[in-house]
Amino acid sequence: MKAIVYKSTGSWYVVKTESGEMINARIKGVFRIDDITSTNPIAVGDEVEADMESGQESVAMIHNILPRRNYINRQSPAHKMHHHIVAANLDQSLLFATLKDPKTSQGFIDRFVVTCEAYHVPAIIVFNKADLYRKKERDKFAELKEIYTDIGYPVILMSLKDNSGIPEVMNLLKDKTTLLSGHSGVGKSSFINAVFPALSLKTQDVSGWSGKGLHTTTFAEMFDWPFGGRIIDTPGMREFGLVDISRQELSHYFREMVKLINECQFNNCMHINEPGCAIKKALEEGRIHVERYISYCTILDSINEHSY
Ligand SMILES: Nc1nc2c(ncn2[C@@H]2O[C@H](COP(=O)(O)OP(=O)(O)OP(=O)(O)O)[C@@H](O)[C@H]2O)c(=O)[nH]1
Ligand SMILES: [Mg+2]
Ligand SMILES: [Zn+2]
Repeated sequence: MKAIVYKSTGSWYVVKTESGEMINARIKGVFRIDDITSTNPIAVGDEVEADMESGQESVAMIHNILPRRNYINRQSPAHKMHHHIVAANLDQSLLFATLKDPKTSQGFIDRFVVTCEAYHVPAIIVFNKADLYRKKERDKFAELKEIYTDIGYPVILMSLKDNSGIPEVMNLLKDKTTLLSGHSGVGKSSFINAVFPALSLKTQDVSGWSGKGLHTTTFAEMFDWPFGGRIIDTPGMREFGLVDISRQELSHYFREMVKLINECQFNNCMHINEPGCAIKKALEEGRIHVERYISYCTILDSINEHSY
């Protein structure tokens, strides 16, 4: 029978069968997919073939995985050489950022959008906890909103506490399969609860806590929205480790840069200090935002370090 993976703990799975039944499942043997050495061969969103295990009531054995439309891959925090497939067969990827309790850096946001570009998954950015923003954070939000909407990413301000912005976010999620990521404590599970209270997912207060190391959600899990579409809740992450992106191709994943790279004098231009660089020219003329360029340089440096 065919089924879709709704939860993966790495050692067991929950799949939904075509008849809509949720059952526990395991895998047999070693799966190698697309030549990727992954710490989790099967991810949430995967379409699989499974059989009911003989002698076992309501446990299925997964024996095949169907080709993926796409997936999001991340560097395993523990082993830089290991990849971790976060989810597969996505329509879009949604980042929850916050400017207070906890604070999401622009570098983190840029690593997120670079990853989405590299995997051809449309990205959306939501700033949550607007109720906590004072002038400083509101100004920062206005600046970030301009940067990211200018290059074509939807940006929405939301507060689950004040109940604001939720319909705008839901408009973008209806009938789509969406991966939801962000630091721990930004309100991912709270959002799903706010829209679909019957799920009552576990959430946890972050006040008085630095936020680091606190992970309320421990495994990625997908849920069906009652009005169509699906959302994948994920454990919060500290860093967005990039995988499989070379220094040379990094600028292809910066939307405002990729459209200019053919105008650089050298076709192997890294846009650092080469003569006749169209990116540097655009930067000087204010057509590329300086913070985005700084993220580009920072990510470029990090690729250098990790490739050895
Ligand atoms: N002030 C304020 N607090 C919020 C808002 N949204 C969520 N929170 C609180 O933030 C805390 C963390 O929320 P969670 O939903 O557990 O965060 P999470 O992103 O799922 O965290 P992990 O599962 O650890 O990745 C909870 O105490 C929520 O009540 C908001 O809009 N404003
Ligand atoms: Mg959570
Ligand atoms: Zn250049």
